[in-house]
Amino acid sequence: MTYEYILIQTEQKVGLVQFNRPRALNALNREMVSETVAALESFDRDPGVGCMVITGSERAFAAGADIKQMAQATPVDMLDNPFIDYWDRLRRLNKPVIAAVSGFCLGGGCELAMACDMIIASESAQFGQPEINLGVIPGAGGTQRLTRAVGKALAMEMVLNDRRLSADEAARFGLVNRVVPTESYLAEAMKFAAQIAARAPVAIRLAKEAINAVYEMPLQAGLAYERRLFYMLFATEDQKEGMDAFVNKRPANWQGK
Ligand code: DAK
Repeated sequence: MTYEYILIQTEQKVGLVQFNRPRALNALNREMVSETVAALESFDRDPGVGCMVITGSERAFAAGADIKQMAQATPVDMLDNPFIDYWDRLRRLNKPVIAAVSGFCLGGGCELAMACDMIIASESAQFGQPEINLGVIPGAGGTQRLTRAVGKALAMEMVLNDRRLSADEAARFGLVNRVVPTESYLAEAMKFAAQIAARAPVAIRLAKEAINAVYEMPLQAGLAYERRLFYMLFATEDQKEGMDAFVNKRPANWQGK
């Protein structure tokens, strides 16, 4: 498969998608988002991939959805816009997805990063939901995921008054996992992803599923759900292998079975 707006590669069981619209600061046009989701789905099906990374450039992860593409849209155009379906498909990926963010991470770009499972930020990353400047509000999860991540007070400021977060602030408020030097942010994210990709694949998949279920379920239902997934792992060869390896003081050899 060849792509026009993204670059892809696989390294140490990590599938990498890199946005490639640098002159438009990786503004997310429909085609780029569609290609991104198709590439991630293909990595998700590939047994040689255990974790995925999405990134942009050092200057911009993504400066939002493509304003030029939607400037003249009617409500029905927006309703028909497949943009939001892509986000739902992202949510259905089984393997973990890490956003490696540098520079501008705004609007739909911030919403995309928040739809990933983890975020590694470069020191120069800047997070924001500036849609209010365009006379609209976030439409791909910004009011919901941001509020869950940073709390109501700060989310209100960010969405109502275009308050931007520096990388350090984003780490302090729990939006990102960690901040790393700008010159090595992608290498750091790839290294982190490779560590996850080297772990027991079925357990990784169910761990991601259980944590994401927190947003969908009351506590008792979540605890019961977690327990069922936990019991299910005792049907895997990897559980026998992992525990045998521990008992016999040797490294485990995961098969994803
Ligand atoms: N869209 C299109 N082009 C963009 C863009 C964007 N979001 N952001 C930047 N560009 C383009 C600029 O137009 C410029 O192109 P040329 O004029 O050179 O052709 C080029 O990138 C460089 O940008 P600047 O010249 O502006 O660069 P600066 O360094 O001066 O400023 C900036 C960088 C990131 C501060 C600035 O470009 C900026 O404010 N950009 C817009 C940020 C923004 O408002 N983002 C939110 C977009 S709205 C949906 C759900 C959600 C959404 C859509 C649909 N559905 C449910 C269907 C999401 C909406 C959004 O994200």
